[in-house]
Amino acid sequence: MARAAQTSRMLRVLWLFAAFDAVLLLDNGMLFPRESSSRELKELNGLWAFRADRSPNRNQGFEEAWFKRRLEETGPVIDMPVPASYNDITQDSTLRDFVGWVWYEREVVAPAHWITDEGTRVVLRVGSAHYYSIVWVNGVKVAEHEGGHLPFEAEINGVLHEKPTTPCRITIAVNNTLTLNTLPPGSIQYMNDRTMYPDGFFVQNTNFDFFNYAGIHRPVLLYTTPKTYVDDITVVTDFFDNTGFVRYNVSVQGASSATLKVTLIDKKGQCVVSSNTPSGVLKVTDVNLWWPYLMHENPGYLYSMEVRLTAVGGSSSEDVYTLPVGIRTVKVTSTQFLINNKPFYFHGVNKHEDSDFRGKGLDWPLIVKDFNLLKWLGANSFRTSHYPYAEEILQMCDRHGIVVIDECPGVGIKDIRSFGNASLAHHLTVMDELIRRDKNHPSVVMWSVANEPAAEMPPAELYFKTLIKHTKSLDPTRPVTFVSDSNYARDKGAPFVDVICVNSYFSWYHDPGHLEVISIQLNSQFDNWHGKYQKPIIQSEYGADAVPGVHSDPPMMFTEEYQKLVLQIYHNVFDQKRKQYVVGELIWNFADFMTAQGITRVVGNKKGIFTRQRQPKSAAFILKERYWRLANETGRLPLWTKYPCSL
Ligand code: GCB
Repeated sequence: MARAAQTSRMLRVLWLFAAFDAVLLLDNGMLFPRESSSRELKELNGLWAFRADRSPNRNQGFEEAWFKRRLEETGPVIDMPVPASYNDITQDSTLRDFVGWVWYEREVVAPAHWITDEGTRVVLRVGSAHYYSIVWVNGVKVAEHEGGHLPFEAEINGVLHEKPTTPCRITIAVNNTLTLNTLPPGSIQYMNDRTMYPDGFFVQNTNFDFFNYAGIHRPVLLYTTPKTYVDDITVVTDFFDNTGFVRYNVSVQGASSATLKVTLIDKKGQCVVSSNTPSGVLKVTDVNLWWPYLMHENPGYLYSMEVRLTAVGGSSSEDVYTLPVGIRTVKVTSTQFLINNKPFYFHGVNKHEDSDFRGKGLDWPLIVKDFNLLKWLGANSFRTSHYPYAEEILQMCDRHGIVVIDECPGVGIKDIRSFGNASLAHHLTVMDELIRRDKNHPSVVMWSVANEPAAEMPPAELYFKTLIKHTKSLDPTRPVTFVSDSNYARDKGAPFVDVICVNSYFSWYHDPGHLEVISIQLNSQFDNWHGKYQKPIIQSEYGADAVPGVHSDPPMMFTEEYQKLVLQIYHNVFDQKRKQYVVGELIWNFADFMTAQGITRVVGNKKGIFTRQRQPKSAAFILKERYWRLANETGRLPLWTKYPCSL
């Protein structure tokens, strides 16, 4: 018996080592900027000067090199808050619907020692800007990045002014144009019939159902590190009995040799275990595992991994970086999703980064409000539909034990030309960047590579096979999914995923008004998918629009009563199937959100169970009751949450 246990433990450690052979294909790390005894940070949030390039070819800014002087010298500028989408800030509909380059600028005075101290590295980081960005500092280009939802950064020592009192001018040009090869894809259509459209009229077409908000959406900041610094850290965790294992790898830049001390510290500030090698396995006795919210009395337990690096040689500089670490495992069988070897049932939501005025801009009051609502609801999980969310949000998930399906921006891939090599190459790069950023979050339990692509098209099979294989090679420790619509027969991506995620809108987009078809169609959906693939299934979207305050009995579409009934009928089927292989249900959507204007949308998508202002519709109470009941059945409620807070 003892020997068997020992062998099993050995195998686990070997597995941890094997998992680490996966190498990210990007040159450098993308650690979240944190202050420490060796690192300083200066946020550049607030008001920036802003100017949209309204020239017919949107190229005036480049032709006149607006980055070479102060933006206000090039023409009229307005105040623009950062972070925020620019679309809803003014009263100008042409700015709301603007497509093309917009220019942001602000000046900053860096602390003198950042410039004079030879040993300091100064980095400019943009949390995200949608979609394509070019960055100049004092007129010199320092960065260019494609993709609207992931961070990018540049070392800027070489372009800072030598005189510390001279402000440093940062110019960022951002373009929201989507093409067939961007993620998400889109296309520009010129309307050339002059009897119908004015000169130069064009539209941006997309195949996704949310407003293409644009601008600088997440914090911009400057931070410092010593010249020899911790560039990246990767952790993979496991446990056996009471012992946790943290396999780590630290990559260092700026010196060929350095000494390292890695210390794991518990919540009380006690050192649990330490090591002085750049990679290895830390053994944690009496481990506190990371558990999801409502599955354990102490969810979201995080250790701190302090990495202390000292450059060998002349300079005595030290770099210190502290990474939160949650110890947990994720596994999938043909019928179950296991966290720490216990069956986990996703009772959660799909979200959007979306709110009044800010659009997709990061906003702390909104983030905290949303987490309070998730907890009120008894939700234990969400999917980052349909793009990676801010790191600040994932950190909240880590701390509160909210489980995340982390989705890349592969949404609306409907045109066959978006399955070509250029699109695939970009999609692979986005997965590289996403996993580089999010690999250490214990809350992230699965990667989603796409939402409802045209998976029936002939090139889809090879496209998704390559994409999913690549994702698994980057991170063999997490399952991968791909979110399908309910038509199992035409799906070419499903054979390669670990968990089937299915969206369906019975009695809404099909058989509108016929609630009586839901049970039979939903049962068939589950039987078909599981029969064909024998994999666990998550109902990754279901729901109905409800315009708040609109009522009818008998229920009619768009009323709060209809939304409630749709949910209840779906729930009855989930209750049968969750005894078999359904491992989760995620409502579409947490809150109402903005979309492009169109005849099926009433100032946005109204499938939220909360309004866009985060007030509950009737359906929210149905879901709250259900989620707390599910938590009582499937989890172990923390003592302080035994009773929902509204009682
Ligand atoms: C879907 C999409 C989601 C839409 C939703 C709807 O299948 O994945 O982006 O917003 O349906 O409400 O139509």
